[in-house]
Amino acid sequence: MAPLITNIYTADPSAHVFEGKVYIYPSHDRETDIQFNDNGDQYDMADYHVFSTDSLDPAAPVTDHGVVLKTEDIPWVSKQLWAPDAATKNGKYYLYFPARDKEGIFRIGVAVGDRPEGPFTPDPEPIKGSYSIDPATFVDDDGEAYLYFGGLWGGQLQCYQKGHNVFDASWQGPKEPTGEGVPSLGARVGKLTEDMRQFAEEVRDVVILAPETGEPILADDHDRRFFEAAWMHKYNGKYYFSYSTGDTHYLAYGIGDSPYGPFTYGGRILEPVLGWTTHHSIVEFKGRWWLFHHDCELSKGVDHLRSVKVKEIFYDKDGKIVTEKPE
Ligand code: FUB
Repeated sequence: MAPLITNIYTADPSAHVFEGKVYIYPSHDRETDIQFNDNGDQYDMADYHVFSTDSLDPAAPVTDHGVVLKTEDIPWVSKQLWAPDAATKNGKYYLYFPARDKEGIFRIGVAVGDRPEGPFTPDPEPIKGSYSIDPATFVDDDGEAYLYFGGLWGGQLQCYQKGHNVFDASWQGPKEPTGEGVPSLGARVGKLTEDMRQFAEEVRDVVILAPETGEPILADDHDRRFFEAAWMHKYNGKYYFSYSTGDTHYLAYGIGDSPYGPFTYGGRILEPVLGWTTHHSIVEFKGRWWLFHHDCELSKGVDHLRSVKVKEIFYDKDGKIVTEKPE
């Protein structure tokens, strides 16, 4: 399958339908001399582009709206503009992005614009109480908005085991909890304020339950535990929380009855692709469901030079996500 975007390297696609078009908010990968390591230092991105298209037909053109936000514009950021997301509410558009602050700690910022394609003006400080990476927004049918976030290893989620506001530097690097019976660390979720720029409440842990026990997935269950790249979508009144399993390279999901979870593990959406990371979004467009993701085929396997792709997904009669159209 050919990449959707080929003029620059792009990754971590967050797709939304705004004003009848598909808008894609990806990371903008770039060449770097930084050596690959398990902390992700080689993902040294410095700006964001926004893309849009009227059609997901493979031949349809995709418009690059150019740079909409860059490191130099954001007073609190030192480096690494990682996976972003966007939302709209009350006629404004919000771009959420993770980056390292001047102390090297990942925080999540928000930038506001009047149009889905930007430009976006960043708030001068990160969102209070935000940490780690990979923000994903979800605006529910009742208008309430939620921000999911978190990522292990280089994403620093494991540094917050003593509390949401306590950064334990001794856990920095490619580390995570392990041991018999130890539960996995969850992504985090918090409701956003009406103006979409702060948390309206203390953030909570997202729990994924193993269907066979009804208990939280364990930390050593690397095929199913949350690693990074949270996404939320709703289908037939159920909440689908999807994510990357990191070092086992799957996209997986769980289903729940509330945007807070818990979510019962439901299976995989994508098997490993070329490249270490896997990251995605799921969106409905013109009555069909689409999985946006990335791989490294265009760069012939360079982990930090990724390209966005899209494929159709389906649901079976029980609401499970399937990659082939059911008979
Ligand atoms: O693009 C940098 C990081 O790689 C993202 O934040 C992760 O989800 C992974 O895709």
